[in-house]
Amino acid sequence: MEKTIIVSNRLPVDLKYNEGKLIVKSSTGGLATGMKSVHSEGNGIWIGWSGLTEEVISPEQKTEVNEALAKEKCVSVPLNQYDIDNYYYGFSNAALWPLFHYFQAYTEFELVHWQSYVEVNQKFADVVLEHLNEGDTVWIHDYQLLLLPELLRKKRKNITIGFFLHIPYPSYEIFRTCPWRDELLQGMLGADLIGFHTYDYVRHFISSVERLKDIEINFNEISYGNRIIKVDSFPMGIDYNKYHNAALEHHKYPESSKSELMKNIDFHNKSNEESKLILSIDRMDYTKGIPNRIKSFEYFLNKYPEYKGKVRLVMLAVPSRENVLQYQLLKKETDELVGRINGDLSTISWTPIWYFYRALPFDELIDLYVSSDVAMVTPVRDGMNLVAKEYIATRTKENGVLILSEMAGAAKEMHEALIVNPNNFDQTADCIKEALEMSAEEQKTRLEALQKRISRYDVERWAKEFLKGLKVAKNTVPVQIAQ
Ligand code: GDG
Repeated sequence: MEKTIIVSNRLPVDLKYNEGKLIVKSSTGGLATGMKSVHSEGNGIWIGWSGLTEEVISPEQKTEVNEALAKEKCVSVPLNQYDIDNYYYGFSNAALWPLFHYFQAYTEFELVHWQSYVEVNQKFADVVLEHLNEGDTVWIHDYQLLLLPELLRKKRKNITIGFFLHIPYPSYEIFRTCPWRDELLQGMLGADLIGFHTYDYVRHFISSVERLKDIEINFNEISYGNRIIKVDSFPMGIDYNKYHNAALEHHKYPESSKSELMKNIDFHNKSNEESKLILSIDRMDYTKGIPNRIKSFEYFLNKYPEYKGKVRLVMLAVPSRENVLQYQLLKKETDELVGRINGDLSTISWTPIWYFYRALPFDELIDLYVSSDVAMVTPVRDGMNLVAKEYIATRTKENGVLILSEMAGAAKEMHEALIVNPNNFDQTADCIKEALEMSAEEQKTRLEALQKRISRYDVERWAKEFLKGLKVAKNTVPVQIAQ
């Protein structure tokens, strides 16, 4: 029986040893949710790294881990600490991540990182090949595995391979700076369908292929050898009902649903019932524009001082890649900015920025979404950004305004948000004011349009459309030119 194999850097399960006992937790992340129906179908499997390096588990534990994973229809790719340091933190996160997000100055091109990236992509290929049969479909995810499509294609001609990139694809002028640009493109071209979040990324990819390879391209079809490779945009959605229903539940039981965190913020604000909340949620990553957001909030308070004491920015920054220098520097910059602004502007009854550096459980996240009047999603560069869509899904009371960066892939689908250039503090300050003063009627009109679109193109639909596109791509045969 033909099956679909999903491949990503991390498996959709979290494994941990706690006092010698193995704890297995399924991931509730967007990708895991979107792929649920694909993964559970027939004898489909998911291949990826378990999160435990070879060094930290004994041979007996390894058997236990593999058995636990098998129950979840998962297969692990064994990676050691060297792989994680060089393939993951090295080439993936210190070269590809900054490069593809236009942070050229942060990009490190190290030969040992690249060599490890090649080796680890081969490790993934070896595990996939062990499980792959003629007629199977493989769906590969993201920038850590750009070489995998070609590694599989070389060994098995008749399988169907889809590749989806979750981060932006940069313009050719940026991409060309990578010393291994040809190898990366070659790797991706092993797929039958290459998917991106937006049409701009598609265009950039096609332009790289055109300039670096002597290949015929017809609109979004690349003729390569005896194959046709399709390139298309598939904007990723969210599990809309999960967020919407959680917000409805929250409103049903407002007191018991209130998190300690929100209770605390409210307590400190009891003197001013009219005060509004602006929400900011992201991983602590330099692509997310956190310092810019803080600075534009300060700029807003200085440009419109009548808002001092009447609005607070609640900022959740989730720890991420903490052992990478650029992330440590960003944390330091953020801590200092928040400290300085709060020091400068706070009064006995008002603290302008409420900053939390931690991850929150889902219910508390919903509490934050539901309690906010405005959400500021202003990355300096972002493949899509799901937080923007989740905020919209939780607005069950027809109010709330989204301020969204034009640099996020999501801006291409969410025109009814207030769209800003995150580097333009003056424009952003005006948008904050506009959001805070927007009439109830206008909020409702904008939200309705956004909710209609986001609920229709949810994450399950995204996965279905991609697989449908993959089938069509595989069945497209090159037209033979008559001699
Ligand atoms: C990459 C691309 C693209 C956040 N804090 C907590 C928490 N979250 C959840 C959010 C959301 C997810 O994490 C973040 O997704 P984003 O899309 O915003 O950003 P990345 O992690 O950078 O994702 C991005 C995405 O891939 C998909 O293709 O959109 O552009 O960079 O779902 O809700 N969840 C919980 N606690 C938190 O504290 N439980």
